[in-house]
Amino acid sequence: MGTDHDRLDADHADRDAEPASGAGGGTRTAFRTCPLCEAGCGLEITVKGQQVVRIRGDQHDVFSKGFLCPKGSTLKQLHDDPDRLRMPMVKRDGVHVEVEWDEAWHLIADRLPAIVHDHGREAVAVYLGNPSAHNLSAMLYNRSLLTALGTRRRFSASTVDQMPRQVAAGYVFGTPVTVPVPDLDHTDHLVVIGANPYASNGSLCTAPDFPGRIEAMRARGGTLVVVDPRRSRTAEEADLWLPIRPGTDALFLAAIVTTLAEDGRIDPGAHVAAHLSGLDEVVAALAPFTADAVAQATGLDASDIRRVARGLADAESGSVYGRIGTCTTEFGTTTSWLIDVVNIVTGNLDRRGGAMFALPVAGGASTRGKPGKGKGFSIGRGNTQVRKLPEVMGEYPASAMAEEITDAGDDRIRALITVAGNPVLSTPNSVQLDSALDDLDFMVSVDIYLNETTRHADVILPPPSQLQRDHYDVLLLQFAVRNVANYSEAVLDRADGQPDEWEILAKLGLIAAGLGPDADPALADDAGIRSLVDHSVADPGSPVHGRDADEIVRALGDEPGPARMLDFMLQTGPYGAAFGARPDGASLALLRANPHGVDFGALQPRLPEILRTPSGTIELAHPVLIADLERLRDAMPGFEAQPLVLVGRRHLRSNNSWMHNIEVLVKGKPRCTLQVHPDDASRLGLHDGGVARVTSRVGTLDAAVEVTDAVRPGVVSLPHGWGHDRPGTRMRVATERAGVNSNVLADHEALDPLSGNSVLNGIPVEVCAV
Ligand SMILES: Nc1nc2c(c(=O)[nH]1)N[C@H]1C(S)=C(S)[C@@H](COP(=O)(O)OP(=O)(O)OC[C@H]3O[C@@H](n4cnc5c(=O)[nH]c(N)nc54)[C@H](O)[C@@H]3O)O[C@H]1N2
Ligand SMILES: Nc1nc2c(c(=O)[nH]1)N[C@H]1C(S)=C(S)[C@@H](COP(=O)(O)OP(=O)(O)OC[C@H]3O[C@@H](n4cnc5c(=O)[nH]c(N)nc54)[C@H](O)[C@@H]3O)O[C@H]1N2
Ligand code: SF4
Ligand SMILES: [Mo]
Repeated sequence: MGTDHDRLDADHADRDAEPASGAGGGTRTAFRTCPLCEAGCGLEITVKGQQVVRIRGDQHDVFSKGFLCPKGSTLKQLHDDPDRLRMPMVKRDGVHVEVEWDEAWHLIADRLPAIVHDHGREAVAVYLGNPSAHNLSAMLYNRSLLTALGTRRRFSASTVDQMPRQVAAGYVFGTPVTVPVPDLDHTDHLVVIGANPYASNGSLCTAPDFPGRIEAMRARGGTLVVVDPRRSRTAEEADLWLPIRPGTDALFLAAIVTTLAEDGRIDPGAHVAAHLSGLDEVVAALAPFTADAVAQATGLDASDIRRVARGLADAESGSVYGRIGTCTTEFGTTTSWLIDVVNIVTGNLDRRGGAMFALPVAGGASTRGKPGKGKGFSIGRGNTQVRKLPEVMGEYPASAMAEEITDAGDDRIRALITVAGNPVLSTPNSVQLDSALDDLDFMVSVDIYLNETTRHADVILPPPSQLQRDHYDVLLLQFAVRNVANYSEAVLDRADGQPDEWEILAKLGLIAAGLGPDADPALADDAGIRSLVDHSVADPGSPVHGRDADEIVRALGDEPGPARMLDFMLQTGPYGAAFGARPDGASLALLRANPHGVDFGALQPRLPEILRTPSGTIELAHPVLIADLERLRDAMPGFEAQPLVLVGRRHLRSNNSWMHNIEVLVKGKPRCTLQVHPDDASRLGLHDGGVARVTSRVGTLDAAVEVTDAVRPGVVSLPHGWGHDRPGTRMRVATERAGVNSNVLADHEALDPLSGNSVLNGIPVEVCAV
């Protein structure tokens, strides 16, 4: 594998590291990856004592090169926010009061193991929220918590987000993290479907300054096509914007394949064809979905669909990229699969400028096991009690959580642990979940705020702030558009007695397992490292196979925590130093010496090594996916007669449900508005600045109206993550600009059956003036 790594120059690294210790005037400069979204920008942080003076983009960051968005610099405000929890909170007589850590641990030790003892492990459930994906402690130690609990009742934000993308990748390529990303910096033609990187900064495509990379592509003559029912910021930049009818992207993509088949232009290229099975079957199965056949259902002109197909086929290189708008619909998995199919039939998979796979420096599931073959992917190890929904990737749909608490009789969830999640605002049928949480016998939240979800918790355990912890993007660098690695040390010290987040998670697990309030997470961590090393020296695929385990454990040192674990992952990864075997390879020491990150180069082809399917080929015609085409065909008449539907949207200055307490981000015009097309507004008697009542099958709310032609007729749009008006929270700024919670309208029964993912876009609604 060729990398740019050889170009790394130790002197240069040392020179750059200097300001970290050398700056005068009592100030120092620290470099840190921003953990707020998937872009992972490098920040340059000026600190005086324990005060942050300034945060700006790190010009020398190997990946972000100085870029940051308005959220990045608010890590200071987040750290200083008086509402951010510094001490555990315990609910007494319905009110949360601060307590010492010891008291919180004792209370948990009194309550949680007893529930497990009396009702079994399945009586305890866990919900893991989105910020865990941006958090080294949580990425590495949520597993200790889950293992110690031993419950199969695991829920997460994955099933209100990207689960369909992962399921499709699992079937086709063999692992659910084998997700191709657009080779943004080299592509000539980018088709963005249901994503708005100008607001979101990208997702399942780690690319700091995604907008700048799009602009660079256009500057070198490339083309941007955006498929979105809204004229988003990204759509405004596009050469072609197609305002598709929500939920119909699978039909659109199927018609692209069929158009190319009719043109005789199905051509995966020799490199991919050598490792591909099922292509003819897929093309034949998609034949009924012609551009003319799907035009009415998608709300697009057949000629525009053909134009996109031919544009992709004509381009030197091209890539189709889909995100939230393609995943959070009832055909999320099939849509994600068809994105892969289009990238394959246009010859763009695994080639420069096309859709490529990262080679992650640490923790990549696609770098483990025997290259080229594996046991493949399946779902359904267990199911929920009430709706019998199948397990997917070791978890159940988030939208089943409420009923598993209230309707599962003796098998009900009695205790819940949330980690970095706010499901009361972020998951469907919020009113139902909000009330179900009151039925729990016990709830613990690991969280930094007393908010809509954690107000239900008996105990809230706050981790240190984002600036008080080490960071490495273990998960998101698996989907990066360059192979980079960047480690950040904590910028500020932790307060006395404040445990790190990994200690909280590990200790919670040990206490649940009955080891008592004084259980020591460090012992568990030592045992964990030992078992990782023992496994690795016994694994023929590992770069340390056959080595002396004691020697490796010694080399890792005796400081417990994520840094040591990460060092092991870096050293045994594809670029790893392998404990001396490759002296200039990746290790924590290398990353510490390079605070702006290390660039291991542009994406390189990874077929067939990356595959983990049983056949060792790309299994394009997986029977589960082929079978779903019948459901897709049956849905067409429904789309043609689609009623008014609701979609979401994101704003650059917001972050799901939890950054609305930062004044500088929320000031200005209220953003939680219902966007309505002028035609619909006049038909419904709505006017700009007025109030509309929106009603769905499960809920109703009143929202401020914004009349705009940026949404297509028949579609209204409301952002999610608002509705900060619940009693018993402590978020003074957010409460003043509460907004409304769009997930009051999302239907918990509306799912993509292949992945269990919620339908959060294309929700049928009725709207009237108030
Ligand atoms: N209608 C609609 N609903 C949606 C979406 C949509 O597009 N439309 N998007 C969905 C998507 S993609 C996602 S990812 C989910 C997100 O939904 P969730 O993952 O449930 O929650 P968030 O809203 O991100 O809230 C994060 C919580 O973590 C806490 N927190 C922040 N940082 C940390 C930390 O470092 N440690 C700990 N322990 N806690 C922390 C915050 O205080 C907050 O309580 O929402 C989903 N919901
Ligand atoms: N500023 C900011 N950045 C964020 C977040 C945030 O809340 N705020 N959240 C982060 C998270 S957790 C995630 S998962 C990512 C998400 O990243 P993106 O996927 O880029 O998210 P959105 O900006 O919601 O863009 C989704 C787009 O899909 C469109 N859409 C809705 N329904 C359909 C449909 O049926 N078909 C098509 N083709 N389009 C449709 C919407 O109009 C919207 O423009 O963003 C991350 N980054
Ligand atoms: S784009 Fe994301 S990672 Fe970059 S500064 Fe903004 S919030 Fe942080
Ligand atoms: Mo997400």
